[in-house]
Amino acid sequence: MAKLNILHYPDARLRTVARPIAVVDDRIRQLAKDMAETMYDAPGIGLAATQVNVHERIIVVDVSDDQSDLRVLINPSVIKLDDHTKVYQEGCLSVPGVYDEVERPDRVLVQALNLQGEPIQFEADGLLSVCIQHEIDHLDGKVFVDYLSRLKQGRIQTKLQKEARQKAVL
Ligand code: QAP
Ligand code: CO
Repeated sequence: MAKLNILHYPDARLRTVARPIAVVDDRIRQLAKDMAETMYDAPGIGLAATQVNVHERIIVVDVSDDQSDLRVLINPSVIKLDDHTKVYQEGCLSVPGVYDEVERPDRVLVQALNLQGEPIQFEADGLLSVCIQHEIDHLDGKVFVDYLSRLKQGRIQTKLQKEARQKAVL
């Protein structure tokens, strides 16, 4: 078991587009374990491999209150099921202390591979849907801050760069 180091916005490595996983083997299963441990330790409800500087298409998500609903999704994708959208207050382990509203499709069909390398699909809405879409964005090099105004993006960059500097002198 290993806790992984999380990259913080505006780190350029968060812009890397992750490559698909060709074979789901023990290396991927160990990565999933370490990502879940890192997410639970934070604590958070979702983490993409991009955030721990591994540029392969795998995410972990658990939106339950009691860490009872871990989902590991490999090569995940979503298809929106209707035009209904929802606005959620999003946060991100790579953007600590920042929360803001993002609008996304509500009901989506999620397709992925599981830890056995088998195709799975399920419908998601509400927080689960938002969280999966947010994590897939990371695999494409996108951060939720990208949906906010340029003014807000600048303020967030300044705040996090200042915090990083403070940490460096401690
Ligand atoms: C993505 O984010 C998400 O700022 C997962 O100081 C979040 O787990 C999708 C966290 C909300 C939809 C809605 C954030 C922890 C955790 C922080 C997270 C922080 C500590 C964020
Ligand atoms: Co995030």
